[in-house]
Amino acid sequence: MSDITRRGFTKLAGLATMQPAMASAAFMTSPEEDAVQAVAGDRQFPKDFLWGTATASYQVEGAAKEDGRGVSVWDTFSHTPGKVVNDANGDVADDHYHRYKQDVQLMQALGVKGYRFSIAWPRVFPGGSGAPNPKGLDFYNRLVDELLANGIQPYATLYHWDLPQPLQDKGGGWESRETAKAFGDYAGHVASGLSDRVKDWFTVNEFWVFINLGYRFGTHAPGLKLSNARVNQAAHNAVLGHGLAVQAIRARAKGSVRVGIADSTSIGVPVIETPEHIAAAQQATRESNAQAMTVIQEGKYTDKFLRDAGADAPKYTAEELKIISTPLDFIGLNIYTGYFVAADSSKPEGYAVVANPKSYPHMASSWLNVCPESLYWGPRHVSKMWGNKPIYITENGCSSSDIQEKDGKVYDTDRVMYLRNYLTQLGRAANEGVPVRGYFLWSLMDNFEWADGYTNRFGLHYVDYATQTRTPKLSANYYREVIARNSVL
Ligand code: GBH
Repeated sequence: MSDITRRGFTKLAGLATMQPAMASAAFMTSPEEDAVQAVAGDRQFPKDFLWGTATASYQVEGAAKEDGRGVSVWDTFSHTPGKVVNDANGDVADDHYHRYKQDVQLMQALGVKGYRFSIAWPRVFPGGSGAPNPKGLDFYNRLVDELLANGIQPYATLYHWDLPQPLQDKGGGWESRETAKAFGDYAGHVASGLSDRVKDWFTVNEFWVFINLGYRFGTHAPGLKLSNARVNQAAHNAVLGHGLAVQAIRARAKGSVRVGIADSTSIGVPVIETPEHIAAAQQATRESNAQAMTVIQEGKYTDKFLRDAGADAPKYTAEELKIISTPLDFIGLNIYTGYFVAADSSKPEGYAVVANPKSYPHMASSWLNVCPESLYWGPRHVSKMWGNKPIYITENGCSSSDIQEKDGKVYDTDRVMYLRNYLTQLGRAANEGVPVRGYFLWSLMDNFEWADGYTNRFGLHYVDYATQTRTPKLSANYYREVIARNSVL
């Protein structure tokens, strides 16, 4: 070890005794801070980078029967025995509906400048379409005002999976084009009510997930196991709904707004970072998102998708493809993990997915393989393929087997490890000029984790569900430092 390095280490070791969140001028000139600056220098994020956090209506709100809220497919599904771990449901969840002011204070303490939340369609249209519930938007009006009063920008998602049950009963939910139309109408109605203050909109959260888990595998609401052809048609109707919503939001907004999407675009990561594997990973990313991000960006299904689907391909018109590909103002990517890809000239598509060995590390959720590079390659592939639009990471985070220790604290060192590595890769993209503009950490607090119920915790704040107490975890302190310094550390 050289002298310089050894001196650097000594300084860094001294940091452990320092208080968090010190940013005074005096502090900035201390030798300890010099050490941090030296380390952080190349991990600095662009100025104006938007640090945020995210939740979704059914996962946090509770108040399932209040103020005229209708029933969603997730109420029905979670109240069906055997569907959710421990038969849990979102009737109360984090009681965010009543505790939103306190939750905005948690955001304030973190220092986030953006909050991504979702609007519960059945609160606004209990029947899915038809007459709006006059009390439906009241909660979101209160929430938005509270956010703005605290200097936090609202980023609203219109569909995070809580489809009004009547639309499921009538036409089979997304199996019907009527649902796509109803979604457009609902989106326009909400935009006209909130867009004087909400300027940033996401239409749909994660097509692949609610279509495949809901309609193919039956593990999410509405719990169906349909044929390939019917699933493909539902997926098509969902992207059509997205396009109709983009147009409706713009048509009915008060003043200028920005509209995008929050998609679980699956990310191919080059198995080794050589030009041929990089090209292969980009191509794999394009093909593996053929039914969502790719058709939205390109206005057509890829040849490979249509060939593979054969007679099971969805039915659609050229006019629908135009609606689906209505240009967006920004792209939101929910990225948790990635899959490895290698160039393979023996395959017609020119690439092969490399399966991971059993020993590949994952976080508390078994699906959540540790793949920090996905936060570099995701934005980079997207901007390379589809132009230099602003990109937001609309979700990233992880589950941990958090427990509250005797001192009341939660030491989620694994989440800190995860965030440090992922943010380093995101910073790499930003510093290379990939237009990443912001990052929403999933999630502000532990919440109803869909089919896993309350057994998997993704929050920066630990929630004691018996008392509704929120406790900042070690990762909350970590994220606060990242935000304060605008740098990974
Ligand atoms: C996000 O989806 C959701 O938007 C958010 O609501 C959720 O809380 C968060 O992730 C954490 O899960 O168990 O094998 O069936 C992320 C993508 C895809 C992750 C489906 C879970 C289930 C895999 N999700 N996946 S499996």
